[in-house]
Amino acid sequence: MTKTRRDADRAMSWQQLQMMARGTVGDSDTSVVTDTRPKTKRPPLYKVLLLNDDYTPMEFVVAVLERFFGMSHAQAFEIMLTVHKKGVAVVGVFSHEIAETKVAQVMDFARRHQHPLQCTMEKE
Ligand code: TYC
Repeated sequence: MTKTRRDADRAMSWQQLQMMARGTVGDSDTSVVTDTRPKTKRPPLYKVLLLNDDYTPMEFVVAVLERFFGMSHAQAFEIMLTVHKKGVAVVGVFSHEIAETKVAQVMDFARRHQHPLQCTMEKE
C-alpha cells in the first residue's frame, strides 16, 4: 500500500509517541510532566482497642461491644474475656473517621455511666 504525502504528515514520529506515553510535551529542555495517572492509594486503617481495668463491670463491656461494634452477645462476651485476661484487644478496624467516632462513643458512654473503661485507636 502506497503512503501519500498527506498520510506521512499525519503519522506521528516515534519521538512524539514516546512523549505522549511519558506524558511530556515540548522540547526536552522544557518538558513538563503532564501524566495524570489516577493515584489510587487506599486510605490508612486504624485499630480500635479496648483496655482492661479493675472496675468496669463485665456486663457493661459486653453491652458496649454489642451496641457500638455490632457483636453478638457470644462474640462480645468472648472479646470482653480476652481483654480481661490479656489487658487489651482489637475490637475493630476502621477508617480514621469511623475509628475516631467509635472511640468517642465508647468513652462518652463509659463516662456517662461513671466507669473508667478506656478505648483508643492506633494506625494499623
Ligand atoms: N476487668 C474487669 C472486671 O473484672 C472487666 C473488664 C473487661 C473491664 C474488659 C474492662 O475492657 C474491659 N470487672
